[in-house]
Amino acid sequence: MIFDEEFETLPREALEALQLKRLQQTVQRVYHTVGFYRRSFNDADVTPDDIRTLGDLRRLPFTTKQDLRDNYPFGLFAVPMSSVVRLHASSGTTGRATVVGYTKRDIEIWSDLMARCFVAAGLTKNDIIHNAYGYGLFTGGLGAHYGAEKLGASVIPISGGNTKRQIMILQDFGPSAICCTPSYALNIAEQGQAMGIDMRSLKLRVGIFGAEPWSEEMRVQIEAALNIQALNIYGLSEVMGPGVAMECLEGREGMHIFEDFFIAEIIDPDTGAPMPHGAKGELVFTTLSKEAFPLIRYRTRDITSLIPAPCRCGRTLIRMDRVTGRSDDMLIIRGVNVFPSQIEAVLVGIEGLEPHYQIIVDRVNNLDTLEVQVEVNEKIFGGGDVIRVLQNTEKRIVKDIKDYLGVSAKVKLVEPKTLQRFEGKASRVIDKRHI
Ligand code: DLL
Repeated sequence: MIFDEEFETLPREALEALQLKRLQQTVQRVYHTVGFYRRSFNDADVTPDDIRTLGDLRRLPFTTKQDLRDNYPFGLFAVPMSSVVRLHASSGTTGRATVVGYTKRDIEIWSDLMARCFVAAGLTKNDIIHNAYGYGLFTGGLGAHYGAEKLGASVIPISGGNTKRQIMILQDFGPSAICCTPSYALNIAEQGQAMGIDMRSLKLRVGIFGAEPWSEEMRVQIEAALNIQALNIYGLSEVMGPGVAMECLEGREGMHIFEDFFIAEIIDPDTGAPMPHGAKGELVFTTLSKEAFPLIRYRTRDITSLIPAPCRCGRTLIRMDRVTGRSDDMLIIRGVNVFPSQIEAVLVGIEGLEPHYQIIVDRVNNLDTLEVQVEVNEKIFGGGDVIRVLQNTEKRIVKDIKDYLGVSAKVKLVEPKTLQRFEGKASRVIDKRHI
């Protein structure tokens, strides 16, 4: 089934003509409304009129997460705030979050694209969708919610967490679809089994899983544990949120990118040079319709490849393979994006600590765990009640990491000069997860 039959099956030539028209409009608009783009185009000696073919896109400079941070919070918005109806942001305030805005029309299109995703998963207005993506600044919850409503399905806005209640609702309301991170799906399945519930005999038929990397092995595990079909959905807040690309039930091999709204490129992460279809590199997106927060050649840092081969579902849209890694140090912990530099920023604000720390990420019972080990300094032992001071310091770090980054961490204070020292680039993260 296809939600937007005409646009999801356009012949390549017609699709490219549409992309070019929309690209030219976008480039004109950002040049005339966003100071950052005007300056960066000028620096690269390119004007909007130079974009005559899709190939000319390569003349435009990249936009990076740093550019977004430098223009925090609203510097890259292309419309006045009075036209912005929604704001989302990724990760906490320390280290500057990425803030994105949407006009009414942006929300309409996002909802349409999410509806496309649900239909690609075989859903109709007769389905009940259990939406366990987090509601809030994170785009997952509301993005999927609006798409489900657009389709006319019944949406359960359960959001994340409170797993026992999730399981009760899965049993009582009998949803046919579930949306959450793949690791949370496994966690729900496991907790349900532990409660003595036959998680394979729920009414669930399909799961729409994303927001973090996962593997074919995890797909097999989830499908077996919940007796469903597990599909991959991709997106990022900067470009829109969930629904930039979605796997179809018929193909299940790569996610169709909604190319009538986004142009995807793969580049060499080191040189920025374009790479051919099939080659693994960094995914770059240019938005074609967004009003409030258009993006030109945004470097996602996600490593994947493009699959141009036709798909048996009939969509002509190119597919992207699973994301296998990142070209930066961003961690995704229980669906929350965390940069080591954000943890460092929390630590330097707290007295009694040395700037030596180690971050250990693991997955226990399908839940990501984050441990931060940090050295205390000698001075901390000089005062009166050392144990109390240590306990308070530990509590403060846990609280600040939770408050600023939105993730729970276990904190371990260690003696001065006990953590590993580095001679070259420090590698502060030990990621033990086998995904
Ligand atoms: O994670 C949007 C989303 C919500 C996608 C719900 C899918 C489902 P951010 O918080 O901005 O947005 O994080 C975006 O998450 O650059 C990838 O590194 C990673 N990511 C998202 N989907 C997938 C996926 C949402 N299917 C970042 N596979 C992206 C692997 C994914 N990684």
